[in-house]
Amino acid sequence: MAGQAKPVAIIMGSQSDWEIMQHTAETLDALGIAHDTRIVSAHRTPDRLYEFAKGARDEGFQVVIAGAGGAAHLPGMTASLTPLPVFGVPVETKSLSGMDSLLSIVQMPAGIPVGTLAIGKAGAINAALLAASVLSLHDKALAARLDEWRAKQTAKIAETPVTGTA
Ligand code: RP5
Repeated sequence: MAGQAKPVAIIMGSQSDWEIMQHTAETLDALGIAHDTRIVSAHRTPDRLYEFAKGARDEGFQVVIAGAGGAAHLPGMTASLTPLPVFGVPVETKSLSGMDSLLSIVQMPAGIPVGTLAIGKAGAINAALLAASVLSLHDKALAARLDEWRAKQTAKIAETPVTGTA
């Protein structure tokens, strides 16, 4: 049901993705954006994926952020089943360092887009910020919070480097 529903769905292929995807959730929290968090595997729970993606718009979600690793079909399959914007986060893998995840997510055939972020933590954080940018187009209060978030980030950057920091 649209209306008071949470605007962002964070989905991931496995519990093992949560270590990375929690950065998405934390960033959304910092911006005051309500979100739902679910494990939805394209390979192990295909029926759950179908049910979620087909119903996502009616649930009131406006953006879906999907994190997955390896043969990462979750973002693309989700995008094939919903007209909502889908942002894909390639989760780093042990065997191929996330290159497998990245290429699986980014190489979508023309017609079904997935906005693909960087591998790992940076991508997880940026997916939340990109969702915030989209939502702030129609939410002035959120736009102000996003401006503030970015201004704080800028203020934290020193003008000169310091020796001895990690
Ligand atoms: C993918 O397989 C998941 O997104 C995860 O990144 C990867 C490995 O899953 P686990 O074997 O750790 O559950 O579907």
